[in-house]
Amino acid sequence: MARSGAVSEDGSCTSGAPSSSRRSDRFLRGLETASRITFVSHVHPDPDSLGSMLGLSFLVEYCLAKPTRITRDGPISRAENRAMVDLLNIELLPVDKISWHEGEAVVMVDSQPNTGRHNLDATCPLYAVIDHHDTPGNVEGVPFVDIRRKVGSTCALVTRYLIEQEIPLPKRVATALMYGIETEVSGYPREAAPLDDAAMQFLYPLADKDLLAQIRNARLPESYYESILQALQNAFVYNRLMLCWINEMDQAEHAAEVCDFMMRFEQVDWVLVGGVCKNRMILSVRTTAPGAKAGEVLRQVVGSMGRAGGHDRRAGGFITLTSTAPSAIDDVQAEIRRRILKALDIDEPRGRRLVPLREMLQNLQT
Ligand SMILES: [Mn+2]
Repeated sequence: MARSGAVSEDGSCTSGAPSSSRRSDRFLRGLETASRITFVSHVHPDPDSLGSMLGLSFLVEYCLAKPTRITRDGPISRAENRAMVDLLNIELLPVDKISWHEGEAVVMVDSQPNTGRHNLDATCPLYAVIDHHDTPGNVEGVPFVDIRRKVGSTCALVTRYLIEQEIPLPKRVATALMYGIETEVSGYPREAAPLDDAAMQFLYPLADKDLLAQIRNARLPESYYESILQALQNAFVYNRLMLCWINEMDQAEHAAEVCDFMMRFEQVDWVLVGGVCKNRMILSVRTTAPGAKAGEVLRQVVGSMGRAGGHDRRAGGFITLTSTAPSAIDDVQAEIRRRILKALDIDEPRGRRLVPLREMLQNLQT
């Protein structure tokens, strides 16, 4: 199997194999001698990760008749993602409980090694990395690499493999892939490529539309509304940027959910949400600004305080808190504020509250 080559102009990585060979052929060929294939993804796997793992595991089982395992790194808490796992019966093994045996192969999807987005054993037998993130990882020595940064979803890459192999797709797999792509490309501005649209067109007739609707409209826990309320109470506008603070979150994924909600505010084109979850401040960024690089901005803001990564429009990360005392959290918030105002060149150190304090108090009914 050829070693991975350089990232090409269209953002894809090409390996040294002959160009007549399709990616899916090369991917499968390298797994022919594997005893078992395990799929891994990033922490708190999202629908794109879950759909990609399910799609590839079906590909491998169908074409090579090998046993496969699908894993999860950390809990899945977002209501829609939990509904996806439950309704599609996706069996997930906690990645920290897994041990590797002789001859096994690991396939990483929707993320790259050494980006700090994993709790994966560094000695695992990594065979392949299939991803679309901007966040650069270290793929040196990985036999099969398919990274296409212009594509909106990893599920679209996986769907392409399945189309190439002309495999009859079960409804469950098609539904998972469809939902994975949908969640990645439904924001505005869209982060999608023709490959995403072609994959959706292929999957739509095969997917279970009722199940998709049920997943999309998953019921939400009380903690979701508590996080929204806290964010509204602690939302500050600095020119075209809004910062929202959540003092305590039950679930790390509430930061992203709140960020999606706040980003619709017509007066801003950048939103950063920081929410404390256990000993971490979870960060989420969204932007609609033309030419913006959310992933790079958040990496710059977080610096050595934590880890971050993402795409042009959306990014996520965390800072490990040395103390969760209110004064320590204030300090971290102040540092984030200083850094993002600088990164976005906003000369307005004093923000205004989205909802004035007086109004908040007046509206409280006892
Ligand atoms: Mn993705």
